Amino acid sequence: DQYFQPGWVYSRPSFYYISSVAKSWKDSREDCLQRGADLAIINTKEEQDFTRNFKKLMWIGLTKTAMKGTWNWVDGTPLSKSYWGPDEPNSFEGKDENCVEINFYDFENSWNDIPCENPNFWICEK
Ligand code: GN1
Ligand code: CA
Repeated sequence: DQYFQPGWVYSRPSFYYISSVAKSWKDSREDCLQRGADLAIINTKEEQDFTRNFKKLMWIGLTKTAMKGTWNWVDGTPLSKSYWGPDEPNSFEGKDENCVEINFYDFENSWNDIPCENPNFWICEK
């Protein structure tokens, strides 16, 4: 039954998996792909609010393209509606902050850009 998949939470129309360990953005995405999913793409306010339930810092499927420096989802679509925290995205102190986490602690559930190599929990969606 699609409503009972171990480790996955269902919130119409998607399933979500929250990691219990922390990895780089790239390794996190690889984990999602191996689960037949991808890092989560946040399409709606409802979906954004839903992620609050997990009370974690976690990678989502949003990165900055090397070529143009624009934000793109893992399915190739450009970012339209966003939920950046105050002063984000900022490439803080000149660092390359090209990957996006949902930051539960500082500004509840808003997005922050951080270095892609940083270990983080992650949220997969399928
Ligand atoms: C964090 O940890 P700190 O203050 O050096 C964050 C940045 C944010 C900044 C906002 C690795 O930097 O991405 O823009 O807070 N860096 C990390 O003040 O979490
Ligand atoms: Ca930042």
